[in-house]
Formats: sequence, C-alpha cells, structure tokens
Amino acid sequence: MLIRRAPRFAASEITDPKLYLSRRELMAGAAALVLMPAPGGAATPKGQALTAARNAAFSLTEPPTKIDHATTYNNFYEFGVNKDDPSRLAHTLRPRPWTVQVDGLVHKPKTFDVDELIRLFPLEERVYSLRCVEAWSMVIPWIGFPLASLLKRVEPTGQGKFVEFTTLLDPTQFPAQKPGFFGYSSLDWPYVEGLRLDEALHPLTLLTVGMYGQVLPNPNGAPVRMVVPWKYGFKSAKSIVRIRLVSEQPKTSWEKAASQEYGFYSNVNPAVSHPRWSQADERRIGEFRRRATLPFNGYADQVASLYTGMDLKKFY
Ligand SMILES: Nc1nc2c(c(=O)[nH]1)N[C@H]1C(S)=C(S)[C@@H](COP(=O)(O)O)O[C@H]1N2
Ligand SMILES: [Mo]
Repeated sequence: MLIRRAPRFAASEITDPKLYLSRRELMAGAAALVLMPAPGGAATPKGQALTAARNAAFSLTEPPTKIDHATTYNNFYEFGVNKDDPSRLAHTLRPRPWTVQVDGLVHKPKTFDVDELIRLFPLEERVYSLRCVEAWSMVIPWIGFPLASLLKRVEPTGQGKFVEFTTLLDPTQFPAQKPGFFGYSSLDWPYVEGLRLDEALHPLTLLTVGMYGQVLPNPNGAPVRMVVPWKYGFKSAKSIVRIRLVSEQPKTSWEKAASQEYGFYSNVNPAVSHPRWSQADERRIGEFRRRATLPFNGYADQVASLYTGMDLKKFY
C-alpha cells in the first residue's frame, strides 16, 4: 500500500491564526444568551429527557447538526461497518442496568452504576464538533462532565501515565461481535481506546451520557461514551464498561487493525493525510460545501501545548 503523509498545506497556512478557532470566538458564546434549538423532530421514542445548562465557554456557537442525522449516520462497528447499521440494529443494546469499572493505578477503584455517575457529577451541555477521520463532521450538543472529575475521585496513584477505555463485549447485544456476522473481523473486540493521562485530564475531555437534551441514543454509544473533541472521532469510545489507569500506552483496536493508518494520538491534523485520503478538509453532515479542517479541530489554543516538542507527523 502506498503510504503518503505529504502535507497539502504549506506550513505557513497550517499555522495561520485565522484558521484557528480562537479562545475569543469560543468565549463569545459566554456573552450571548444562547438557547438550544429544539431538537430536529421530537426526541427519539426511547429518548428520555436529560437536561443540563450549556457551558457556553466550551461551546461552539454554530447550529447543531439535525438530530436525525446525528442518530442515523454513525460509526459503531459493533453493529456493522455501514453508517446505517447502528440505527437499524442498535435496539439490541441494553443501556440499563449498566456499570463502569474505574480501576488500575488508582487508590480507590470503584464500579459506578451509570445513574450514580449522572447523580454524582454536575452535568453540562457542550456543543462540540466531532470530526471523523473519514472527512465528515457533525456539531453535537453533548451532555456530560469532565472525565477529570471522575479520575480525581478514584485518586490516581501517580504511576499511571495513560487511560484505557473499553467498550462492552457482549455478542448478544452487539451482533458484529458474533463470529460469522459481516463485520466481525473488522476489529479486535472489545473496542479499546486510550489517551495519555494529561489528555484525559484536560477540561475539554468529556465523559458523555447524553445529547440533544436526552440520554444517549443507542447508535451514539449509550449509556456512556467519551468525547475528545480535538481528536478524530474514533478516539471517542462508545458504550464504555471500563476506564483503567495504566503505565503503558494502551494498544488500541484501530492500531491493531491498521497501525500505519490510525495512530495512538490521532489529533485532528489537516497537514497529515490518512494514507488513502486527505485530511485537509471536511464536510459537515447536512451541508454540501467542504470546509477547511482546523488543526486540533479548532481547539489548538486549548490543547496544542500538550504536544510541545512532539513531531505530530511521527506521532499521528
Ligand atoms: N465502541 C465503539 N466506539 C466508537 C466507534 C466504534 O465503532 N465502536 N466508532 C468511532 C468513530 S470512527 C466515530 S467517528 C465516532 C462516531 O460517533 P457518533 O456515531 O456518535 O457520531 O464514534 C467512535 N466510537
Ligand atoms: Mo470516525
């Protein structure tokens, strides 16, 4: 396979401050009284209301993608490799009762019921864009709380350098985890993702339990998922059952599947092409035009300093 990582932008264009979503732009939302538009069409039938005040300082001011698009155009390989597989098949997922084991290199490991998480930590709504490595994106009003709040509660020992996220393994709920199902061999189950500890503790990193004013719909990773807005979408694992502090960099499902295509860091980077296609621009679902992809998906002001001194072409 031909592997190309030649930048399509000149370095000067990449660092053009106009391309960055400035802190000021992010803060603009704080001044304006932004009311959330009613979700396109009503809530999905199973959608139980879950509301939280919007954190305007951490929210885009762009209008959210229509909820019908956000719940029917999905990547959730546990249901198959096609975008419409999750909305067709995800009724088999049972999001209650559900627990999340938080353990590893922590002083107070604990298994939380998902409803306990919802009670324990103040929820916020944050409008983030999710940029898929397949060069499309959506703008979604997520509901959740900083992962840092949960990690602090279990008291990391100091030995942990990474956080590993594991999705449920259960072929009775996830058809593509059944040998023989089309898509079974697409990934090594269960789906595993990881972040460096400082990335996991970053205030933008959201443990997510809802969107569009309701609990997470099954196709979007009910009942609890990650949202890491400056990284490609696949870093945001869905339907999580375990969060573990570890000393070594976790081996992620996508690295195991194709390490030359999906690196551990996977920060949104218009200058580093996927080996088979460009990452320079993207299409918002619901729009026709393409727009330039921003470094770190627009969050460079907030997160670029995490990678000072790192060659992001090498650590893609
Ligand atoms: N467990 C699991 N998590 C996953 C995936 C998956 O296949 N399985 N797909 C990822 C990818 S590639 C993307 S783009 C986002 C999509 O999230 P959304 O469907 O809510 O937009 O989920 C990510 N999380
Ligand atoms: Mo993705």
